Amino acid sequence: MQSSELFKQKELSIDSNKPTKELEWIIRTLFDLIDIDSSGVITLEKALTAYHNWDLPADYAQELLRECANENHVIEFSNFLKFFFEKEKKIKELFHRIDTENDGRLKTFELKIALEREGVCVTIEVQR
Ligand SMILES: [Ca+2]
Repeated sequence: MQSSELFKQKELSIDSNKPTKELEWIIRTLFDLIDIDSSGVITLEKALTAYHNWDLPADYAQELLRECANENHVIEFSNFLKFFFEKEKKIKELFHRIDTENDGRLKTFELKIALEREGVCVTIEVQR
């Protein structure tokens, strides 16, 4: 991999309104990792434990509950799937906007242009 090629996107299907089987499997695996007692729902306590174990801020767990919890204050898989699918779509849309060459890869100069478009001035250093 070239050093100027930072990220490569495997596929770009931002128009899809439902997750691929592969993405649904990944999200299901994540749900099951958080749902440590296999009760079929995620509580704030389970989310806080998982995020703590993954060194993620507690705010993320609270956001997850705020966005996904039902009237019983727990997260069922269907809402969890929808939440992460929407996040995935936003990431792909951002990736597509930055990938000005439209080659499915983010290169240093494309990130520099994107950051400068947002008012962030950057310089590129080449490592040898
Ligand atoms: Ca590119």
